Order: sequence, then C-alpha cells, then structure tokens
Amino acid sequence: MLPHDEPALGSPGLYIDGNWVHPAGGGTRQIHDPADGTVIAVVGEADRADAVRAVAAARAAFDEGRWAATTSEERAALLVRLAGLLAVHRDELARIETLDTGKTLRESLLDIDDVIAVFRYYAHLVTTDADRLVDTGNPAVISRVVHEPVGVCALIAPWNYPLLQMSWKIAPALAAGCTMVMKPSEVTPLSTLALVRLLDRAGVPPGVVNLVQGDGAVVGPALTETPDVDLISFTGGPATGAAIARGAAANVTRVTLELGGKNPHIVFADADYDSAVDAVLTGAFLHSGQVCSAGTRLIVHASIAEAFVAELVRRAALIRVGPGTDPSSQTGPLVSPEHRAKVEAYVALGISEGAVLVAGGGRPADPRLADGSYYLPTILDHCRRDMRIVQEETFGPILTVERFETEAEAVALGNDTSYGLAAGVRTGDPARGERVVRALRHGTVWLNDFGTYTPGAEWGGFGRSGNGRELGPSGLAEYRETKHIWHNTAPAVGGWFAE
Ligand code: TXE
Repeated sequence: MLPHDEPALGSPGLYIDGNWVHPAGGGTRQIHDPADGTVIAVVGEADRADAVRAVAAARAAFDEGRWAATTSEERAALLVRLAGLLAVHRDELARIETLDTGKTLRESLLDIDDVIAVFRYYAHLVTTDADRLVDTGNPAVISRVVHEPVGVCALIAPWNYPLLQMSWKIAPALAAGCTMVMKPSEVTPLSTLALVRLLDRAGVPPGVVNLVQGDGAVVGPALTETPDVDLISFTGGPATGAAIARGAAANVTRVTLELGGKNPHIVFADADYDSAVDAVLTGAFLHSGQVCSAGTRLIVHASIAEAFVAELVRRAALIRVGPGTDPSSQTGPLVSPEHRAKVEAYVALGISEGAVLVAGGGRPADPRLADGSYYLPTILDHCRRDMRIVQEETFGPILTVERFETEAEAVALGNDTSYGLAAGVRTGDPARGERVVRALRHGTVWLNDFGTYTPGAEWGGFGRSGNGRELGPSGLAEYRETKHIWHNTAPAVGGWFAE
C-alpha cells in the first residue's frame, strides 16, 4: 500500500535500517495540496538525531558489504524489479505527485515513466560496463582499472520533480553498490515515501536505503557535514548548494550539485515559426516555470520580435491554469503561497527595472482557484541583460524578452549568465545551428527542440549551475571510485637499493 492510501493519511517519515520509524522527537509536518491549500497528509518530521541514526545505518550497511559485495547482476535485478513495481503503481504514484506538487497528471505520468526508464537504464549500464585493461608494455604485468562504490551517499532532492530528481540519484547509487540516506524536500515528500515502500518490497537489504523526512536546515548538516558520508548529491537552490559545498569541504566529501539555471532560448529569424512559438511557450510555462531548465529568457531576432511576442502574448492568455487533477488544466499552481510571493516580487522587480508587462502579471480571476497558489503565465518585454529579472532564476511562469541583431550578439546574450544549465537555439540554417550550439556555455543545448532529455545522455551545468553530471555513464561514475590494480605476475628484484 502506498502512503497516500493509508487511512491515517500519514507516514512515520523515517525509514532506517529496513524499518519505518517515528522521529525521536515526535515531530510531524502537514503536507498541503498547492491547488487548494488543503492538508493531504501528515508525516513524521525528523530532527538532527534521526538523521545521525540514518547515516549510521547506511554506514554500517556499507561497511558490512550488505550491498557493495553483491554482483552488478544482483543489483541490476533489484533495479529491474523496482521498475516493474513502479510500472504497476504508475497511476497511484502520478496522483501522489500531482497532489503534492500541483503539476498536471499528464506531467506526473511522464515523470513516472521517466523514473521507470532511469532505473532500467542503470540496470542495463551496470551489467555491460566492464573493467579496463591497460597495456603497460610489460607482459608480466596485468594492469586493471576497476570501479567500486564510493560509499555512503546523502541524496538531497527538491520539490519541483520530487520522484524524478531522487531517481536520477538513487538509481546510479544503487547500481554502483552504494548505501544511502535520501532526503526529499520537506514540502513534497510523498512520492519518495512511496518509492521506499516499493524498494522495500523489491527486496533492498536493510540499511542500504534510508529516508529522512525533515527540514533541510535542521537535518541537512547531519547528512552533509559528517565524515561518515562519502558523497553528497544535491539538487536545489544555489545558496543551499554553496552552503553544502562549504560544509562538505571540511571532510573533503565529494559533492555533486545541480543548482538550476537561467536558460536562454534563442530564436533566429529563419526558424520554423509555429514550432518556435510552441516551444517557447512550453519551455517557459510548463509546470508554471518551476523547472531548472525552463527557457525563461527569450532572445529573439529584432526583425521578427514584434510579431513573435504578439503571438506569444495571444497564446499565453489561452493557457488553461487550474488544478493538476483536472484533465482540462494545462498547467497547475506554484508549489506554495511562499513561493508565489517570491514570483510576484520578481514581476514587480522586473517592472521597476523597466521591463514592459505584456501578458499575465497576476493571479487568475477565477474564484474557484482562489485558495490555490496560482499565477498567470507572464511575459515581460523590452528587457535588458543587466536586469535582475533577466539574470536571476525566478522559478515561476515568467518569460523575459530581449532582442538581438547579429549571431555574435545572440551568443553573447546567451552566455551572459552566471548559470549554464540549458539553452535552446532555433534556426533553419544547420551551419549556424552548429556554430551557435558549440559556442553556448551550457550543459544541455537543444537545437530546434526544448526541454527533452534521455537517461543515456548526461545532465548538469556549467558555471554556477553546479558541478558533476547526472544521467548517462557520467551519472554512474559519480557514485564510483576508480581503482587501478597493478598485478605483477613475475615478481623480481628491482635493485634500486642494491647493496
Ligand atoms: O531550495 P532549497 P528552495 C531554486 C529555485 C528556488 C530556489 C529556492 O530558484 O526558488 O532554488 O528553493 C534541502 N542542508 N531551485 O528554498 O532550500 C531542502 O530541504 C542540506 C532550483 O526550496 O535549496 C530540499 O530538500 N539540505 C532547483 C533541498 O535542499 C538542505 C529546484 C532543496 O531546497 C539544506 C528547487 C541544508 N542546509 C529550487 N537546506 C533545481 N536545481 O532544479 C535546505 N535543504
């Protein structure tokens, strides 16, 4: 049974050493539906001592080899079993994700399908990934490079893609043979709690996977500032990421960070018009802009800008904002009233900086949406690169518009960001497309597409978008140590210190 269906609508919130346990301090947290503010669950809220216990369980499980000593085939089999269980519970999980985050059911179902795909991908990769033999020039020496699990991992995920982001971490961590403590966002823990139930059912040994639900500021340091954790993988805001990296430095703990982006979407005059309009809208307003790779910064050729923006304005007004559970909704609410307040402040800031509000800029008028954290798709035209609204991640449905004249100017604007997670380029000229995608300093660049990804290709950022990569072979490498084994099959006296 998944947490959502429990009669008490509750979960202890902690899974440690194979058992569901209540927080030592008895803390609880109410989880709200952002569509109407109602309480959908009450879950246990850990404190620091609980997090310390979870790390100790993961440490013991790793040191005793409960998972690290298994073969990659055994680990892959567990991932495949889990993928099967996720597929069986796909609809339930999607519903939980929608109630918790506000995103539409259609999006949640896509998320769950991607989660299933990522577990299957790493199950396959880990069994096909062989050791490497190195030719030393000495036939008596067998030189082998092998991979071993990095150890205990702290996996910290955000609220915009709760299950997806956690799966990008847990799938390669399990495949590699690591043990772990997961900390979902305290705002959206329900799908990760459900995932743990399925992992338990799939037969993960006690202590390999542990979960701590709690406030990041309270439980976070116990996970990130301890020598008992070997790797931290964090997806979230830049300030938190930087604080985690500082704390981890004392123990020289490995840190992988994905800290969001301020992603340019460059549209040349020769781009296919209809698909460009469509992609700019989707890139900016899907999940109400609460996407780290959202294309929130339109950079459009001056010759088409007036007509292009006018069409975006027309189309933005048609976007149906509503509860994620309503099949007619095209995008849902923001995750919380607090987050909406931040988005509202950004729109006011943009206008005060000289941007021209041409679409949205407020809450929907529909009284049925009054209790939810809704905000209309918003377009700010005539923006300049030096504005904060252009440089800072708003994580809301806000599209800024800048104009350019030359290719070089478009590239300069696209690279004028402290972030570097993702970018889009739209042009009908393949040579120009290749030049521009290579010139952009971003971890993912889409040419005549936007927002798509695949488990086999790396995901991560340049610049302040973070370091390290998720997905692809690099996503597995993050969770491994590399060991070189030099085996001399014909030992002989070297004679360096000969008498
Ligand atoms: O993130 P936090 P917030 C951006 C987005 C958003 C901003 C702030 O711009 O508006 O960040 O969001 C845990 N030690 N992104 O405040 O706090 C926390 O409990 C360890 C981009 O929600 O970074 C949660 O599990 N962990 C992003 C996770 O960090 C700590 C997605 C993320 O929360 C901690 C989300 C601590 N000291 C927001 N403090 C993306 N990259 O996609 C908090 N946490």
